[in-house]
Amino acid sequence: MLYPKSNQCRDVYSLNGIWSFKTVDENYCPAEPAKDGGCMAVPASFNEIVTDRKIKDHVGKVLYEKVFSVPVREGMQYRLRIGATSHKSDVYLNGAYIGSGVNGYFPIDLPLENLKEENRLSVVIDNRLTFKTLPPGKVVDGRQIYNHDFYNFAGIHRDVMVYSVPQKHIRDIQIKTVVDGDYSLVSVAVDTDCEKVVCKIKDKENNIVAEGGAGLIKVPNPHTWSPESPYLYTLVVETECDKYEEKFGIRKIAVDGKHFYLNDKPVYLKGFGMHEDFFILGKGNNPAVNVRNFELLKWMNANSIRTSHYPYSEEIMSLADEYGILVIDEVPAVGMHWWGGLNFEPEKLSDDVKALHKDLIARLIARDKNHPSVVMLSVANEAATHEDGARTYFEDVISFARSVCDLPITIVEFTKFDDGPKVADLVDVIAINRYYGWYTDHGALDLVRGQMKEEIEKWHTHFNKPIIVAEFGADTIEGLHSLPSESFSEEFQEEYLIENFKAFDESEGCIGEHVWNFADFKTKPGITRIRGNRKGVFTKDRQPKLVAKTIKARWETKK
Ligand code: GCB
Repeated sequence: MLYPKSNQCRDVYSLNGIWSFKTVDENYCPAEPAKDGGCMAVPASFNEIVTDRKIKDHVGKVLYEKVFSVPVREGMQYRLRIGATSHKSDVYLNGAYIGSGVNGYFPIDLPLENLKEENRLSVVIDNRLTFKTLPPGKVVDGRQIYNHDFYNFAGIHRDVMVYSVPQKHIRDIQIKTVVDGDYSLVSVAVDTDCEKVVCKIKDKENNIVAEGGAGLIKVPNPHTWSPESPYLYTLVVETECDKYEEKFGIRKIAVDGKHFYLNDKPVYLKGFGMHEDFFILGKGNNPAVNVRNFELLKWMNANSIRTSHYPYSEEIMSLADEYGILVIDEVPAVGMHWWGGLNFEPEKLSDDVKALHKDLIARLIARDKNHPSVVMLSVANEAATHEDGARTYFEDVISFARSVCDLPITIVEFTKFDDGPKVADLVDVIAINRYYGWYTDHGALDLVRGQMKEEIEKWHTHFNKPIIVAEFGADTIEGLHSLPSESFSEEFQEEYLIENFKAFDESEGCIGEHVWNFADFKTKPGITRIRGNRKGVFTKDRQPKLVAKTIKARWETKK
């Protein structure tokens, strides 16, 4: 599935802007135009835009509706692309059902047939999380319960476009690269019914450096892609009636028992777990916020992020390619823990969820396969991997992932080594989230280094795999200072992170550190959350806390 782009053969029309919006009941069907809808911005979550608490906290269905017209050209097919709606949605054109979105973090791409001069697009979104969704959740007495630590924002979260393609068109392109001495072999697979396929590869200056048909194309003296030099080529695919340009990078990834390698050199991963979250927008995609985030990542000397805890927008993935930020791409398998008793049992995380989990991995790889920035797949965050049932579940999920994806695979572990992890031998890189001195032995800075070091070394020695600490952090209220430091102060966050850094520097097999979190973010209300999770190194409006410069200096030289 290709991202919609306009050129001489294709048109793209944005439907972003103001839509009509209202909450609707269970059996609502948009046969007739909605009356009494209010205004709603797209893309955005509705939760932080409305002023009525009942709507903000609404559990169930909402309707988004927009009337649009596009010039309909002879010989063209028209399609609808919605980057993501949270969560499941049913889409209607002029009152007739045309398809559904299955999950809150994936594009919906549907044919638009019988377009009229004026058309009514209706999107009915269900924001409920259940034991059949990912993330999982349950609704109790009309209240949404979920075990993940970010707010259940809902709405049309990513860009909406109507686009046209020629009847016979390029449906998909897959690019793979191999570096071999002084040339690179670029393998191009084109999914199309067109007869004639011509491929050209352009360098950064727009010079054509190689040409061929679909198949293998040899690029002499390739520039490799890396965080230091995120060099992007452009593949131009032309057929008798269609054209599509896709950027790509030439890079090689490998993992052994001790290291993660990019272009044959070991790389230490420095960066953050993040969230798509901003004031008023909620999880709405926003180019200004996206660019600010990448500017800050580069300013910090970060080289990587994890898309905790769900796939980020396609626009963010393209920026990661441009800026040279390595991405651990995570599926929305989060909150698979703490449901009381066992989690991996039939009435909870059952075969239905497993089938969805596999489907979402396949969708993620299909969406992100051409991004050079994507270097690892994370199959879950903090699942109950100490349970026997998790072994059976993840054996199946991970072996499926390997059948659709040739990236190294990781799982992000909450399970302590001493509790007997049941899944970690199945992955290539083990990621652990640890909050010594915060959630355990709160405030004991003197214990952090030793406890962290011991845990990393246990995992590494036992499994003989590289370890990345994917989360460590302390809630910090900007402007709160104390000498000597006390928890929640800016000084404490700095001292806390420094103790963790010492442990990483002393632990063999530690291949990276992702601070939790890049910026403060909204969560469900809770007694440990004052206006959200405050572990950000940046405030929610993307200004640095005291610790930012310390980390920036560390990452400038840390290899
Ligand atoms: C975790 C979770 C993350 C939370 C974080 C915290 O382990 O993976 O989603 O936000 O801890 O701050 O508690």
